[in-house]
Amino acid sequence: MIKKILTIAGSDTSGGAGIQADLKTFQIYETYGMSTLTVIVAMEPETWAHQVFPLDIQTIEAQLKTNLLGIKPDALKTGMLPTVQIIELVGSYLKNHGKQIPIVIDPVMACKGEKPLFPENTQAMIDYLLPFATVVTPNLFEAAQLAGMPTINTLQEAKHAAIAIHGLGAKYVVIKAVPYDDELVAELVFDGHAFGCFTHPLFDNVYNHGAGCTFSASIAAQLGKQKEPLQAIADASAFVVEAIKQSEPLNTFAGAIIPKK
Ligand code: PXL
Repeated sequence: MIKKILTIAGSDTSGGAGIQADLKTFQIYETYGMSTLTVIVAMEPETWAHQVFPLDIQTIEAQLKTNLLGIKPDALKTGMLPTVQIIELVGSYLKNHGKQIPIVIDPVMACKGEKPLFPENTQAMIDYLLPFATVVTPNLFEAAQLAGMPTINTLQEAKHAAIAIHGLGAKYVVIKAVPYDDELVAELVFDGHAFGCFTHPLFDNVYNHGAGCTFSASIAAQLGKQKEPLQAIADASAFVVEAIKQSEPLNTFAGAIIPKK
């Protein structure tokens, strides 16, 4: 039977990130995608300023029931969860109905180029989501926030953050795009015992909108297909690097990655 993968995340109206990226990725990995929508993000056409419209809690809970009680997914991921109340609700469903399946937590804190959406959400993610994470996939900013560090600028600092975040309950911590050397960045993985680095060149002048969502969706799809976490993380890293190489502009403000298998 085809594996069923759930995303609990927001709609990126522009199509590059959020559930749009997740569902496209699930399809590419030949899995069956489902969604619980938490928020709609729209962009002002003249400025591309992001407008964030959380859905009401009953609407979100009804979808969680459909997906987690009505159909049991083989794996799930979370993306943008815009309020403490929504994080708490999703956490309670992960606790009660997510125990048997791999859970990927993408701790989305901001849209690219925007300031952190809601700082109070960090503690809620720590309290209600990280204890249930099979894999957590912060970028440098999110990792620093979760680890309680001002910033992360080096591989060594990222390792400290990974240890701290592992201590919050996530089985595998993957910090994305950590500076590695003069030419390379790395996805830094920590499983509580050892560190691993999946390195690749840093792409400066290309669009990478959607890279984070696609990365965590790729891991969720593969874990749903019973891939080993380290192999899934390595494949997801290469998959996103390829998608960034294929990225295309959408308008004068934004461009999106184009994932393919
Ligand atoms: O890339 C982070 C992200 C996640 N989820 C949604 C978004 C964005 C960025 O725009 O809109 C819904």
